[in-house]
Amino acid sequence: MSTHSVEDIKQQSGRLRGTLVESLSNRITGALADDDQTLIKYHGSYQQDDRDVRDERRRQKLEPDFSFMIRTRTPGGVVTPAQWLKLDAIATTFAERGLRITTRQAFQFHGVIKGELKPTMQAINAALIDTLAACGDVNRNIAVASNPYLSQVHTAVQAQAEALSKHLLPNSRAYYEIWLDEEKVAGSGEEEEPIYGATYLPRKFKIAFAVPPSNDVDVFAQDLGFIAVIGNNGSGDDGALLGYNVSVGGGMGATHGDAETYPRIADVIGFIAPDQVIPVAEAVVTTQRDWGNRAVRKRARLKYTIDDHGLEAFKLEVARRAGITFEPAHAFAFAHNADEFGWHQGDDGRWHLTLRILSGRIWDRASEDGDRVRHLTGLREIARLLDAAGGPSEFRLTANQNMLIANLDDAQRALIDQLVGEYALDTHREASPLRKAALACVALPTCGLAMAEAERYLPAFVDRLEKVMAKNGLDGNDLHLRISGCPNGCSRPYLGEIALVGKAPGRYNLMLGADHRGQRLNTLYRENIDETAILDTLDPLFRQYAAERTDAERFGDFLIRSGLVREHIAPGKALPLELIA
Ligand code: SRM
Ligand code: SF4
Repeated sequence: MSTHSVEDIKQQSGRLRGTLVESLSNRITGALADDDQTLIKYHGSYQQDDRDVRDERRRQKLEPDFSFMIRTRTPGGVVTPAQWLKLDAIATTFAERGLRITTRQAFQFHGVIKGELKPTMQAINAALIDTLAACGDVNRNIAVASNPYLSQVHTAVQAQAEALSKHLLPNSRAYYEIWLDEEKVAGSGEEEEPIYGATYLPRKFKIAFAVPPSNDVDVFAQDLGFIAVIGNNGSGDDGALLGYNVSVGGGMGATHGDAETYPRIADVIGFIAPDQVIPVAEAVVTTQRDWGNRAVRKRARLKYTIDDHGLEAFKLEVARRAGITFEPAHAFAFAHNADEFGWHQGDDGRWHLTLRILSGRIWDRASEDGDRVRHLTGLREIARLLDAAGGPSEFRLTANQNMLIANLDDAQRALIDQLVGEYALDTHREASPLRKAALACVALPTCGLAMAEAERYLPAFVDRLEKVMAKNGLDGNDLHLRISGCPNGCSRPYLGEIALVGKAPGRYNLMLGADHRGQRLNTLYRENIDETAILDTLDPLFRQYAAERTDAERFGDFLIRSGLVREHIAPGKALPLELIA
């Protein structure tokens, strides 16, 4: 553990270089020097250790089983078939447990050992993908609605997200020097960082672009959100991107038992034109850079800056820095924050197939019933086919850890269907709505902050929850479940109609009452309970829901309307009603 504060480490790092080169060449340990463990995050990697063997290795007086997680910067999660093939090869050569789709449309590789970090980074870059700023106190991977319908809007919004992602990259050449052997030049270590300054941001920063009616990116969980406004007034601008409603101050992370920290729903502060995205984003980022709390790290996210300084003052400062005036926000309506599986045809006639990927983990492995799951191989075959065909086909990750095979013509659709069937990639066909929408963060064994299982626990918990639902006549009901191994909220659990937030091994806080559109936070209902208690708590609530719900009323909405769960208002308050059309 470093004895230096994160602010000091950043300040003294020579623009994110630290002693990473020396740390990487030290063969005595599988770990990096303490401060370098902080700095490598800005390069898109985390030092981790296998927590399944941590105690045993301690008993044997061995150092922890260190390895690294690497995360890509893939705005909107879009990659070509050729890139997919390269990422697959990297996962197979250097990583354990395949390719992992994250809740921000990035790929993660787990289990890369220190000696193979540099070749892995080089291989990722050879695929024309980088990992720069995928972690750390900077702007992270930008999430974009995966949108299988409005193809032209998707293209426009995706292009804006990519340009913004580039604009907000750190200026330091450290990444290129350390991983790609770029020559050092005069001024290395002192590069100007016009957006970030020498200490970068007080904390991580997250942006998403949403395209209603889908809120698949959970825009209100983001520091900064752009909600596309599409012309539909019959005046000739139908289908065109008119601009964006801007939202600020969303966030999920909290600490158990610490009321100073909390999840927060973002506020909508006004409407801007498409060409104002970059100036507004830069103004939000630099205001957070200058106003954010650098003394108390757990209060450093933008959501606290806004609550401490006041929304109006923050909005005025952003408008001043961006040189714009916010127009009143346009009405918008989100229908859901989950993915819609199967084939969809875009407005340009091309086809998109949304596949469910359980907790985003794509790998070949033995299944519990002894069969072999061959999803990595199946997607490799699909990528080969599409790569050989050329054309605009692409893979698109979703912020719900699923994926699209996108931009296909009629003939390709038939071929893909065949391969999807052959490799049993169509798990969405059989899965219940509950299972299809369920999210779980990585948690054990790699996440150093996990207090309980999440990804590995999800399938078994869903099996049992389905039984309780069936007992109450609710089988087939669409219900959003999210599990996180700790209160940091990487699966955005506070937006789940039902959420389990890890407290200790096998024990969770049960949160209830969010909506299914990502617009209302849930509330703590029972603290620190085990699976039996969770199911016993839900059973009578399901019974009452089945008996008393109004037509099509969702579980979360029912719990709030019936008063069974108290609505979570402050500090993560509900959206102003007039904005919900
Ligand atoms: Fe996260 C930290 C995994 C999305 C809030 N998150 C971590 C770390 C790096 C643990 C650590 O710091 O040592 C986890 C690595 C686990 C592993 O072994 O891979 C981790 N977070 C993930 C991913 C992979 C979860 C997943 O199952 O997909 C997601 C990667 C996203 C990406 O591609 O960039 C991921 N994390 C999120 C989200 C959801 C989102 O961004 O939409 C959140 C909540 C939104 C937010 O930021 O408020 C989230 N992660 C956190 C936090 C709490 C931040 C806070 O404000 O308190 C931490 C801990 C921290 O930063 O100190 C954290
Ligand atoms: Fe790890 Fe907690 Fe994030 Fe899960 S929510 S990945 S346990 S930090």
